[in-house]
Amino acid sequence: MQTNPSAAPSDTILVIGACGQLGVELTYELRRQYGPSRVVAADVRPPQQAELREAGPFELLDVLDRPRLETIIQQYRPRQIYHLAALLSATAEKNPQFGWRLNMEGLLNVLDAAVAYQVAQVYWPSSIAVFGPATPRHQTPQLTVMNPNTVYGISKLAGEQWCEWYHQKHGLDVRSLRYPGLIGYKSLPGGGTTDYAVDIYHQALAGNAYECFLREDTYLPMMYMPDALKATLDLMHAPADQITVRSSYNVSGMSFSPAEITASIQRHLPDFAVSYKPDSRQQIADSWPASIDDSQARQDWNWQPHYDLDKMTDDMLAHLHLAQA
Ligand code: AKB
Repeated sequence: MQTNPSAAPSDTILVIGACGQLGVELTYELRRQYGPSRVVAADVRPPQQAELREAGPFELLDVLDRPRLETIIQQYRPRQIYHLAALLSATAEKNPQFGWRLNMEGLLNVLDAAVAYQVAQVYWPSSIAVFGPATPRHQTPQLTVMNPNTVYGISKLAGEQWCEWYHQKHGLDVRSLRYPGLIGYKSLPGGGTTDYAVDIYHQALAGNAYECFLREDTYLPMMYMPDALKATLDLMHAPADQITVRSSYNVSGMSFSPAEITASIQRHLPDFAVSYKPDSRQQIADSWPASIDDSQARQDWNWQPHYDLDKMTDDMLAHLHLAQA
């Protein structure tokens, strides 16, 4: 790899996977905080949101294309990289080879290039999918049995260990969170097991009945997008000596079942009807925690979520309703 060590990192931030569910919202938030021209959005496909491509720089990038990644890093000399591109749990089960390749090789490309080009900080998301059927299901601790049985979970667990290795061997300031299911109104998820919790709001507001692919009593950890953005940026802004976990932090927002989110929506839309037809995603959900102990994140960098289920429902429905009007 050709590097130019004399070129100091600029104040630019590179977001890889900027068109995904989290990428869209994180790019908006980073541009709001740092100024649009300083945040380079990159993705393998062009953005659907005009705002993403028009408000600031956008680059087409397949993170598996190492020379292209290096060209972009040489061009912008980013100070931070947020590497979000991945295949999620349900999609990776259908395409295991590619899921492993994208999730692993993509991460290694970014970590390696970050060391070579002296990128000051890297952010990479892990997931509750690192846990497995033998993990304690309730209030799952930071450090515990981890035996993921999905391709996605296996790749996230391996990725966590790579992050720790790059920190220890190369001093790379790489930080990570184990996200639960993320719920937001500005972008849609794709290919995850927790996606129902976004879709259900869209169907409810459209006046449709909803057929849920998980059983009504399936509890999973979830988080509203404003909390996810806050957790991510709080972690990235924390002084390095407060970061005691270099694999990935447990973070928790709320836990609920499909029956509970239905009841929360029915407070606003009493006629909303939901039926249940569990598919292969049920097995994935059954192997994941029902709730998460995030005391390490609370202790190290003062993590605290703001949204519970009803507060999130009120906000989601209000915003989606406005978007419809
Ligand atoms: C998925 O369902 O695959 C993701 C996750 C929990 O990481 N939302």
